[in-house]
Amino acid sequence: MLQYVTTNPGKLREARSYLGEATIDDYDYDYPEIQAPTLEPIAAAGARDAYREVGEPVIVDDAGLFIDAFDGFPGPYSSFVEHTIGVDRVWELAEPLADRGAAFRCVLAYCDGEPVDDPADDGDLPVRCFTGVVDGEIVAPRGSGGFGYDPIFEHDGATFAELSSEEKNEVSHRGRALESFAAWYSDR
Ligand code: ITT
Ligand code: NA
Repeated sequence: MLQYVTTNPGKLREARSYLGEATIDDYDYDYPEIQAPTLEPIAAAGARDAYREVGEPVIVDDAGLFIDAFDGFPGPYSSFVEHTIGVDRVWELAEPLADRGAAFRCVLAYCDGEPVDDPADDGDLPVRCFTGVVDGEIVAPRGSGGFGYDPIFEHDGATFAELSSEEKNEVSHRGRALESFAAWYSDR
């Protein structure tokens, strides 16, 4: 069974809803996060660390909210910002902006310890990354579903907090990353 390594129950709920209960297990481990301006190296380093900890195939899910007018901030710092100033104050910072465009990004990093045939391989544990992106707008908080920044992220007229997990997965960054992971995983 695949171990979905996260401390975030919202991520796990969406992954289970997409991949099915039988595909993934919950592995609650807070892998150390490196700092980087993009999500891919953070997820990849996390997947290597998680694989060393778990010893079974793992998926690590690194995600963030990238606000256009803030040059992508909070981006890789989304967790820190949520736990310091909080989602309502991110809305207050965005409210005066003329352009409130933003994107959610999600990178799923998979590691099973198997070597891959890659001449550029540096000898470290190989990791495969699957990315999903969705565009939207920062709005005043609405809705009580989802988690994290969902109440202030609107896409196609609804905030992600107004959608069920299934509805969110159909359009979300995580749903798209899960889709490309599932396609690769099923015919690998
Ligand atoms: P991990 O244990 O998986 O690392 P985490 O919550 O710390 O859990 P991240 O490091 O990826 O996750 O931080 C991402 C931040 O963005 C965090 O504040 C989440 O609440 C938020 N976030 C991630 N995906 C989201 C989504 O689909 N909708 C709303 N907020 C999201
Ligand atoms: Na984290």
